[in-house]
Amino acid sequence: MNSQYKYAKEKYASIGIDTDAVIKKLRTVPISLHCWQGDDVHGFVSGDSLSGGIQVTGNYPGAARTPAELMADYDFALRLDGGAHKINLHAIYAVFENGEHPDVDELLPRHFAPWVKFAKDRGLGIDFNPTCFSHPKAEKWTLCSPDEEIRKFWVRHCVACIRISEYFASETGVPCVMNIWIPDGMKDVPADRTGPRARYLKSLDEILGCGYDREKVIVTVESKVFGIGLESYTSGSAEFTLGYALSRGITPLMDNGHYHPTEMVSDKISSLLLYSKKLALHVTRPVRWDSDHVVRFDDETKEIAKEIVASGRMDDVIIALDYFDGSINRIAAWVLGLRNFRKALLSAMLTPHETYKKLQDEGKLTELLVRQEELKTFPFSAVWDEYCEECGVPTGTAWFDEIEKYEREVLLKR
Ligand code: RNT
Ligand code: ZN
Repeated sequence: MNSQYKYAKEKYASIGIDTDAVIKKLRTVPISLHCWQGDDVHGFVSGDSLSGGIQVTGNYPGAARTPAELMADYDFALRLDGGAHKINLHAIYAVFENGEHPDVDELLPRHFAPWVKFAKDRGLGIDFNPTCFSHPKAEKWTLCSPDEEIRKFWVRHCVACIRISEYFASETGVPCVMNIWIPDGMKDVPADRTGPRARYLKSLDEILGCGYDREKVIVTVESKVFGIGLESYTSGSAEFTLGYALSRGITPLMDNGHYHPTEMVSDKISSLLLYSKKLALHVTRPVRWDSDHVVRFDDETKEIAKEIVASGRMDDVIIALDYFDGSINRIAAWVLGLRNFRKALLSAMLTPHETYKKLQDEGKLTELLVRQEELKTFPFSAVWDEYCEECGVPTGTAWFDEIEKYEREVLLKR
């Protein structure tokens, strides 16, 4: 136990918080780490460049080029945050062997066998995503396509992904969260807003209708307000997605980069949890737009974590990270986001929510503000350091020293 922790423990105890219990719980909260930060959303299945209205900028050296490199880097990142994790894969991270090269509507569980080994060796669950972009058949529409052949192609792709998700769950013993996000939309004002949405709904019904084990696969749908080149309309808007998820008993996914700049996901969590058994999040950082910057320990990140914890429904909220920055060391980008969201959760768990709720209900709003402001200078870092020590991961910026060494010895040689 570090000496400062003793003081911190007493300080938090004075407001009714048991820091030992918090640390214990924090270690069990799974954060799903997205594999695509490691290679700028390239994947291994084709030479197609990134499409779908999303963009990675920067050409910092050392991006992973092969499954082996990505796995090594991923492993490195995962080891620098002590808590529970899952890995999060996209369909384009299939690993083909013996010269085979199926199209994405023919992907099979065995194409992900190396990932299953990776996950099982580390006791991790796996989350999954169909990749409805970066493909010649995704140049216009995917699940919303008016071209029946194209639409069916993407339905087959998503069904193939459900089978792969079932395989992940069976192999790891951990349910697989399979998230559907499509970039379908319009650059300019649509003549027909309904048609694409009706086709999206039909496609989703066909996908879910494939018959799958809902205990093993948790299907989520992610909404989005716009994309690059898709500024005027997206089929999978917030209303479409929420309506679909709630009416079909699947899980809505909110990515905090996918709303108008002044709309806050932190304010949406409490509403959705009243209607949905589960809620999934992509935690990211939008700078002016859906720019997918590395998650910082900033106000909105803290507020999102606060809402998760204060809801008392932490186990119903599925937490994944989703950003991609190619302008800085990619492993550091992973670790920063992971540790920052973990810190945000810690900060939320070190808050006396019940006391605050009572003050709000009693109308003691001056006292609430005073207490909230005082809490900001509590010895948070001592509890964070204790968490790191108990997990056996570096405190402070010592984790970055390890990454710099890895950069010199491995990344710069690529
Ligand atoms: C895109 C969505 C989506 C992707 C990943 C790669 O705007 O956020 O979740 O980032 O599937
Ligand atoms: Zn996302």
